[in-house]
Amino acid sequence: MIATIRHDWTLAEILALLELPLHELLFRAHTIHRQHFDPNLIEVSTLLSIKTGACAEDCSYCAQSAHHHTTLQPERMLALDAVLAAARTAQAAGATRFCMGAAWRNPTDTNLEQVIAMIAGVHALGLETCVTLGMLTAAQARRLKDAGLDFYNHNLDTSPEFYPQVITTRTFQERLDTLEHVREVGLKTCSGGILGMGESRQDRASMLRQLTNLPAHPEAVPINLLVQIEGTPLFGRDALDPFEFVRVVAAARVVMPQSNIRLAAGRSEMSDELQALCFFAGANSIFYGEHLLTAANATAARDRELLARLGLQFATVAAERREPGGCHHQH
Ligand code: SAM
Ligand code: DTB
Ligand code: SF4
Repeated sequence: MIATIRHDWTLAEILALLELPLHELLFRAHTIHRQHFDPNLIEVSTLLSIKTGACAEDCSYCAQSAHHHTTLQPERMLALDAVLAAARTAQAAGATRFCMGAAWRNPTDTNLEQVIAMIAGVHALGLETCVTLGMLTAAQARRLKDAGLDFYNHNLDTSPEFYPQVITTRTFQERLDTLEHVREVGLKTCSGGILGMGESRQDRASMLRQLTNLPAHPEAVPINLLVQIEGTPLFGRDALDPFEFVRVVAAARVVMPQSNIRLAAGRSEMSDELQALCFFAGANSIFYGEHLLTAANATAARDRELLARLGLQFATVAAERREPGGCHHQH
C-alpha cells in the first residue's frame, strides 16, 4: 500500500508523531520508506560555495553573514573553470547532483546570467544541477528553468513562530513566496530546515507542517543539524538530543512519503550509529565531499566506509521511486 500524500497535517498530528515511543515511530517511518524507495540506496549531492561571505542577511546560524564576526574570509564569485573542475571531481567521486550556493540575499540579473553559465557547464557533464541563491523573483525563476536547472534550494529553516528569533532581515512569508515562484515554473524544490537552534519540539512539528502543507511537497527535504560557528549568535547553543533529531527525520518521512529526505549539515558531528538510525528512519540522501559551503563535512572516505558497513549503495541516478505496487517488502 502506498501512503496517501496529504497537505492537511495538523500541528497536533505531527506533534503526536514526534511523541510516539521511538520504536513505534521508526517502524512507521521505515514501513512508509520501503513502500516508496529502495531502502538500500542513498542519493549523493556535492556542495560548492560559488560566492562566499559578506552576506547582507543576518541569519543567526550562518558563518557568511556580514552581521557576525566570524573568521571566514569572504571570496568573490568563482570563475567558471574552477566551478567545472570541482564538478568533475565530485562526479568522479560518485556524486549525481552538484549544488552551488551563493551568499546573497537575492541574485541580481547579472549574477543570474553568470550562474546560468555554471549550470549549463555542470549539466553538460551529466550531473543534476541545484542552486541556492537566496530570494528569486518569478521572472528569475523562469529564467533558471529555461536555462535547464533541475533543483532550487530554499529552506524554510524553522517554524514561522521561531523564525523571528533567527532572522530579521527577511520574512518567513518571503521564503514561501520564493518557493512559490520556483514551484510555479516547474523547477524541483529542495526545502527543509535546521534543528538544534534552541527551537522547541512544537517548532519542529510546525516546520514540518509548513513543508507538508505547501501545494506540493518539496522533492528534496534537507534536515540540517546546526553547525555551530564561532562568532555567530547561535554559537554555544545546547546540543540537540540525537534521538530528537532521528524523530524529526522519521516524522518527515511519514508526512512526506515521496520526498528525498536529506541528512544534510552536521553529519561530521554525528556518530555512525546515529546516521544509521536516520537512514533507517527514512533519510535517503546526503551531502558528500569534504566541505559543505564553508564548514567541514564528514569526509568522503568516512562516508564510503560507513555506507559499505551498512550495506548501502550510492544511487546512480536520483534515488529511484518505487513503481506503485512494485514494493518488495514482506506482506
Ligand atoms: N544565501 C542563500 C540563502 O540563505 O537562501 C543560500 C545559501 S544558505 C547558506 C542555505 C542554507 O544553508 C540556509 O538556509 C540554512 O538552512 C543552511 N545553513 C547555513 N548555515 C548553516 C549552519 N551553520 N548549520 C546548518 N545549516 C546551515
Ligand atoms: C542545505 O539545507 N544545507 C546546505 C545546502 N542546503 C545549501 C548548506 C549547509 C551549510 C552548512 C554550514 C556551512 O557550510 O557554512
Ligand atoms: Fe546569507 Fe544565506 Fe547565510 Fe543567510 S544563510 S546569511 S542569506 S548566506
